[in-house]
Amino acid sequence: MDRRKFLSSSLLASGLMINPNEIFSEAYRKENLKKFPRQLEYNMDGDWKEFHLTVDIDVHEPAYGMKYHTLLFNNQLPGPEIRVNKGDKVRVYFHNNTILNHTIHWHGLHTPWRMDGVPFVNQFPVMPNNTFVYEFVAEPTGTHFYHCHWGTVMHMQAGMYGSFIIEDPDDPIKKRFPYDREYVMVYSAHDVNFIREEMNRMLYRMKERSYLMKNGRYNSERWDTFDSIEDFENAVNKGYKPPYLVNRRAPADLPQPNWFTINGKSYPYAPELFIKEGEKIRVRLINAGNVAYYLHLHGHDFWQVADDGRPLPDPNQANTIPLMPGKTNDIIIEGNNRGIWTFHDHDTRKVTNNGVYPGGTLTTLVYEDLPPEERDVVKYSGNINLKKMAEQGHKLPFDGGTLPKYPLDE
Ligand SMILES: [Cu+2]
Repeated sequence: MDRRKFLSSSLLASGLMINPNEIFSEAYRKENLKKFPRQLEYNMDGDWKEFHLTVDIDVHEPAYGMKYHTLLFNNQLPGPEIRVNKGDKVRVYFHNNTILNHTIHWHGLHTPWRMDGVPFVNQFPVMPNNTFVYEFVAEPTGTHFYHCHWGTVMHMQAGMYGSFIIEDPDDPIKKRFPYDREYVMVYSAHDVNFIREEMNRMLYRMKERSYLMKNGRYNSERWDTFDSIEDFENAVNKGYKPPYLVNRRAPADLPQPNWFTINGKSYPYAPELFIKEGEKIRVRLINAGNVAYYLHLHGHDFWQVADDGRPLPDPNQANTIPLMPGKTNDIIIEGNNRGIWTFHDHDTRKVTNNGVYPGGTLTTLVYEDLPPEERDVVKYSGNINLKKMAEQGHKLPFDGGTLPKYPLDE
């Protein structure tokens, strides 16, 4: 295999397509499908659907060459998708393989309160090498998610989140907008420097606590937990230092995200939406991060059909939708204006990778059946100079006269 062939095949394997025509290839679409959450398999125990989630520390790569250590559910970012039917009995075994504490909160679900996953509000944290069993009935229907609720400022942006979809056999959205396929896009924002520093700090604290527990020297002050406000105030008077005095964090020290992702990937690796002319697609948008997105689709007015999983009785049309932290919104896109269209955050800070544009949550809606002749940028372009160059037989800067798909300049 010559060097050029080797390069193109290894790029294919990594998912980066330099040649603009590759975006229309079967291989590209196959690679793109892998960028959507994988459904978690379950076993039946009586009428319970049993799932297993683990948490480990592993390396993640939002864009080629950018690697960092983070927390991962089942070694995936986002965590695997749990998809069940309305009313299903769900049992999730959560195994903690790290030496940090964690919990799982089922965001948007109506679980019994003991299953809500908030440490010291309704459960003890799931400690290192421990397993917690969550049990609930799946309700309400729609697009939801799950995330860690321990050290949330860090753990949630680190990677401890995943989609949770509850299907309705009588879905009014499906009835009104019979769609052909659907996509799940989980947005998040990550300050990878903060994640690294915080993870080191927490590992240190956990080690100290484990040591004290083993030696019977554990006490509530070490856990920063108290039975009452009075106990807490007495401890402070006797010299106990609450975390906000030990570890002062000014707003500038709070996470300043420098990586913005869809399903854990940043442009040019973010998943793309494929559509065909005349087709309808459903896109489930989930914001599992700590910044707001204002998602804007070019060339179309999509339908807003669900808010926090709830079908809207009167769907409205828009081309820009705010996706606030903690929210989910479902949209239906109708394939009625063929082409390659940008779908991006209009707060342009979030279409950057480590401060460099283009990056982040920049992606496209691609008509996969776009006729090859329409991909010709010269013939249909208003660029007079390029047309003249082509007519005079000059070699054009783009392969085959089609647009370069991935410009990485500023
Ligand atoms: Cu966690």
